[in-house]
Amino acid sequence: MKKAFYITSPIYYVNDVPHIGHAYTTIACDMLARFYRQKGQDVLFLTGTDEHGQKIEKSAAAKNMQPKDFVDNISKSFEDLFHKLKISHTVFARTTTPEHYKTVQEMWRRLKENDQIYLGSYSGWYAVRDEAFYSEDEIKDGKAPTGAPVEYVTEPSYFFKLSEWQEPLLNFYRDNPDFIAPESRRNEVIRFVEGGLRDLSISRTSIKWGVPVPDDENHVIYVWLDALNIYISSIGFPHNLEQFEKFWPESLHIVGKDILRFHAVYWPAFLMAAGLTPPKRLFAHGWWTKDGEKISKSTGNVIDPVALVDQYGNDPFRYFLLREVPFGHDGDFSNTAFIHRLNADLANTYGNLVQRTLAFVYKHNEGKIPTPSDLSPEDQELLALPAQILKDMEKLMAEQALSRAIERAWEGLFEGNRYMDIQKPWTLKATDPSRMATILYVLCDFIRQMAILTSSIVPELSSQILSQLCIDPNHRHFDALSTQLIPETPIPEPKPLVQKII
Ligand code: ME8
Repeated sequence: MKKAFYITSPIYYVNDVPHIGHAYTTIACDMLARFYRQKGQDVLFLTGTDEHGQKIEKSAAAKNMQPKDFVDNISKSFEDLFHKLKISHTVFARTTTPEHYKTVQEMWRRLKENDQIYLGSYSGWYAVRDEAFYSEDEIKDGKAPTGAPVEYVTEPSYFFKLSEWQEPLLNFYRDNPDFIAPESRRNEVIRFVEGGLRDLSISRTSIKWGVPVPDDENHVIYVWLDALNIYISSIGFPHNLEQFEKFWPESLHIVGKDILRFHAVYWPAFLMAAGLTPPKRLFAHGWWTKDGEKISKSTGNVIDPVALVDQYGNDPFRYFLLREVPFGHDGDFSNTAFIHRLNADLANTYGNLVQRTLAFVYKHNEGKIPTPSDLSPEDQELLALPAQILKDMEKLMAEQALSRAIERAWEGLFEGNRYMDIQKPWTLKATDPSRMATILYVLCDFIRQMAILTSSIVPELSSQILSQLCIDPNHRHFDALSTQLIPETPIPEPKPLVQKII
């Protein structure tokens, strides 16, 4: 049986249209999903939308719309964006489906049965923007630590006995040192939990837009207890346990650092309290700013992913986001950095290697893959390089070190260019055509292997390169690295693949 891999992005709030931050996390997940598919694993990739809660109820009211019509509209704009970005998700999950309601209510029942819920009354601060409760000592200058405005709420509420989970959570983090990454985030979570946990309000009576509490329709379930359950409702809990049991132990949640606490503290506590196991791993990435400033509608500092993709294409957009910033660190988007990165890596390094090789082969080898003769040690070394790079990439991908995995692939492309500069096939046409053919064959086969390795990074470009080399779509997975190009295969006239941005 194929090994399972379950990757999730957050499900995004539909209070507003998507921006570059949403594109970023989903693209990172997409790179991981494509990589493990190429490795031959059975990949389930979830993204989607989070559609309940006060923030959305308010946004719908401001537009004079029924919440359901409002969320249908905006959820569609997320789905359209991911379609445009050619995201390879297998599930686009929404919290407003009957299936999801059933899972959330089942979780509630389990928590109740296990004596984890009691009825009380909540008096305290709530930030609608974060959909989060904050304690008095967290409020500074009348704002949440995130800068979100807060309001004072007093209402009847059910509580989850989170305070009882401090020790079990700390034990869980200790026994599963890889559960939270990067390390600095793990330490942050441990410090927070060591500081003590208060019981958590998990229902609201002042809003209506949510999943009703079973047997008490005056309450709707707190949006985070609702939303987090999407990760299990979408893979079959409790209605398809076979699928759930296959994928859940192999789960990886990718989230932004803003929602770490919900995923690293509340979520494993809810799951353990309901008798389920926490996810396998959680990675919290950093935050994008634009020209050094927070991305925010109010300052007009938003980056529209659609406009960037329309102007530069999917691969350049994706490549920049994935490569520019070490995954886990904060990053800054500037047009200068964007253009510089694309020209250097995609046009000069990758495009150039492919273009000069294929154009030369087409012109000087009658448009056919050359036939090699004896391979020199340098030839053999170059042909063996992609398999070594793959090994390194596998290790880096297992740690979600996405930009380092890309860097490693690009080291291979530099080697390809270096080999060509040293071997100078263009000087051999008259003097040693057989050696020239060997060098060109080596380059073509190296490029084939490298395009397989870069397929999860720049899928369109890699696929175009492989098509120029007439590689069957079924021979583009990692096992195919060890196959070889067939000499004398005719290739189409090469077209320039990467445009330099001027
Ligand atoms: O929090 N830089 O949804 P959300 C990097 N519905 N990533 C960013 C970003 C930025 N400037 N802005 C947004 C929610 N993101 C909940 C999640 S999951 C069960 C429920 C990305 O629409 C990043 O992944 O506010 C962040 O965690 C997420 O969008 C927040 O999306």
